[in-house]
Amino acid sequence: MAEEQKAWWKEAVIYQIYPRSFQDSNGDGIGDLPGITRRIPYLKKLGVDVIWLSPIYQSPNDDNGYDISDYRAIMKDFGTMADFDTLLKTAHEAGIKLVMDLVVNHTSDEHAWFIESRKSRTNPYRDFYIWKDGRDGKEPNNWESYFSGPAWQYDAATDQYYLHCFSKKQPDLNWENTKVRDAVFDMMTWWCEKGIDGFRMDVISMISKDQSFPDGPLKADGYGDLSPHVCNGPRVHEYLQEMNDRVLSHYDLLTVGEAAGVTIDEAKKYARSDGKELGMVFQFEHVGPENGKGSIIDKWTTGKPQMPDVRAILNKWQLELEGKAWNSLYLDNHDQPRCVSMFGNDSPEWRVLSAKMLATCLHMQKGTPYIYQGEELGMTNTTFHSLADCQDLEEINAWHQYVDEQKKVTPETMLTCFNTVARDNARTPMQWDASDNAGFTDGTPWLAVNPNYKTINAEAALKDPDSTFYYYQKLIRLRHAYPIIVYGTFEPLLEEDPCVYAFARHLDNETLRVACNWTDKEVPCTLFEGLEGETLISNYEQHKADCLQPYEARVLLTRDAR
Ligand code: TEU
Ligand code: CA
Repeated sequence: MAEEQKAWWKEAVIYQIYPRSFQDSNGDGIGDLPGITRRIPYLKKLGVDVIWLSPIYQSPNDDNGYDISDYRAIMKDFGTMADFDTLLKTAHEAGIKLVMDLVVNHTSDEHAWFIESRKSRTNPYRDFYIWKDGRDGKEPNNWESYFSGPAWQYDAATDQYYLHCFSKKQPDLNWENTKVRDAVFDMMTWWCEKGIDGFRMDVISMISKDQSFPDGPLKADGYGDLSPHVCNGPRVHEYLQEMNDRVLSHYDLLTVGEAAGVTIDEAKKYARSDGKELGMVFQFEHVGPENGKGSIIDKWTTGKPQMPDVRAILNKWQLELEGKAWNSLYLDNHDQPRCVSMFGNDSPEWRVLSAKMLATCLHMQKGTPYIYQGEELGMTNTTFHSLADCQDLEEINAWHQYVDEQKKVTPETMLTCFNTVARDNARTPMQWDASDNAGFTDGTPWLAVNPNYKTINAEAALKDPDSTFYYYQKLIRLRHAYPIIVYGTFEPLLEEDPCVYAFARHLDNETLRVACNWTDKEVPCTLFEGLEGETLISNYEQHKADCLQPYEARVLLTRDAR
């Protein structure tokens, strides 16, 4: 096997912060940058190498910052540019790198570029966005936005429609226009010159659209699916190679593309090992609704992924990217339900054990692991009692379309879907301690704190040597100490076992064997029988030779005699 190219971002563990929900410092109930700075010692103790901040730029918060109105200003809710400079300095002094969230598939409709663009068809900024004439008095095609409803918004001032793959306040930038690329690359350079350490690139797989804008395949709700015509488009790799050439290659950056719709073959291009595009991508197969079984409509499902399906997908990505592209590893982020609720078991009896098992299963694989804020505490989904408990426009729009307008889903069923997969499950405030509002704010939180904060919080975890916090801390330390965890090749094991997800890693004369019982039952497993080695980590003190205990995870390192 060709010697794997080493890189700091391949050996790192990344911690994602959703600033709105991490730590409030001024009592307005909204997380902010000084709050993050205050918590750097906590992140240092956990041992993470990098923090990725969800967007902190000026924004009207239609999509909680993923709708940017000024790329070179800090959102007023979060503080000032001086607060950012302090955070960056504090993080770097603690040995933690900082990665920004780059949202350049679209801007806010309150961005100066769009305000100009919509003024007239001849405005110099007109072609910064995608404007089309209507068709028979309606939208230019049948595309539905990812946030329900038509993906085209009519603008009477110039009697045309503009494209928005997401909310109508998130008009898509026209990457065909070299002036757009110049402006984006200039802004990226500006941030790199401030000393940031990389970018997570929002829906970067969508920046090149099929320029014929054809109707998409019809979906159950009667609209057309835009994904085949906006994901992995004809010039996306050209644009990213230009971005790499003009910006990324001039700095030592972590770059990860959030690549909705990415396939293995596309990932080999986005994350190509010659480094001419991005370092890695986030794929969505293991978290997609199809994997949640029982998709009622679109992403809305009451089903949960089954381990054999998750294993098949993750193993495929492990094996097919080997030597070709670098993987990212995640189960949680600000768009996904909490992994211990979705993939594990969030009952009081099994929550900690299953959270540790999932973490082991993920962190022992090949690729850069991402920890989402609160995942290290085993934070769970919350409970929505009505639409009024929800804040996310993806949920609110879906409710209005599928429950109110199209009456395709009952309120009860949609509420169950929300309690299974809604993004707000990941956005409830970080649970710091058992004081009011979990120590997140001494004001009124913008989104209700999960009521289980009294028992699930950082202060309690730090006092408990057996907590998920210290388990994640150990996983991170192991990754820093054992090159086999970072660079070892991946070998699936027990691929037909209905309960145990097992695999091996190989590097030189070392073998790491990993076995994870994804069930609440004791199950037969003889993987470790007769082996002499070192158990690097497990969520059980005692082990049985011929079985795995409920939610047991175990990692055994053996060395062949030289
Ligand atoms: O997410 C893009 C995306 O694919 C998500 O909309 C995801 O598919 C969906 O939410 C799953 O439920 C990125 C950001 O991560 C997300 O927070 C933004 O809302 C979106 O882009 C638009 O910027
Ligand atoms: Ca605040």
